[in-house]
Amino acid sequence: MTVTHTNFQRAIVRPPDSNFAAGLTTQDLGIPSYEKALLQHAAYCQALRQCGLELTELPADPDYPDSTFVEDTAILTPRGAILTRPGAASREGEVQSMRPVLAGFFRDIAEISAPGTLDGGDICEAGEHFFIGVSERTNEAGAGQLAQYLKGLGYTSALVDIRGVPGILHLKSGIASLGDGRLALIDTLADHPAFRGYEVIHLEPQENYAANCVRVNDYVLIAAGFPRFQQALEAAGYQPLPLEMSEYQKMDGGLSCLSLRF
Ligand code: CIR
Repeated sequence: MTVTHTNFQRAIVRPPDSNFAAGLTTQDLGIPSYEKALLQHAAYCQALRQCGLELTELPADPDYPDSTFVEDTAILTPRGAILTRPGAASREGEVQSMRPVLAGFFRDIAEISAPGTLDGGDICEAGEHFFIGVSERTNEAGAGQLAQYLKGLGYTSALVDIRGVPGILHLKSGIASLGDGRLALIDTLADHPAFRGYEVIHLEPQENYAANCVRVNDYVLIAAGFPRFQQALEAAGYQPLPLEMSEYQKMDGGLSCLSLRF
């Protein structure tokens, strides 16, 4: 089976804990409200159900304030799963509790090992091809290990070095694969050779945060409040599902980070 963005059946999610505001951030958007974050998370889960997904809802984990960003802990494909080795020291331990959860769904689970580091937010799957971001979190060793692993599964990949790209933490802060050979892309990534040959929906610079959208089956989850991008998606024939993300944006998080979809 190929990954087409239209045959997802499940997602793993974890709500934020009350210490959510103690997580890492480079933003200067204020302290997130835990109560609001919980409400936004509940709406996010409801949207995934609307897309037809069955959810595995993990308990909040007080030991890891960033653990609601489950996407960073694993790369899931129809042919296999690989646990990451998150690049931020405070997040390394998040992977351990994900291992038994994935074991319920995947037979063979590989893992990124030292000195490699890799965050799931740097990995963008586009059908049979994967873009692997090299960032402050994902180093070349980690990217190389993933590329080898994917090759063994029959996928291709390309590295995209985002270390010089301002304003994005992860590759997927600036790109999303919409399926059908189409990408949503911020302008600062648009000229990268890895994206040649794709049809691109461009983000207006003031709407760059919305690039982190998620195609799930018949819908595209998008952050609410970015009308130009929403219109562009509608014009291209997609059904956007806008979701309030303000509290996660304060912590450098986007829509894709809040779930592992497979
Ligand atoms: C972090 O800095 O690790 C979290 N506060 C945000 C992680 C966002 N994850 C993602 O984009 N995949």
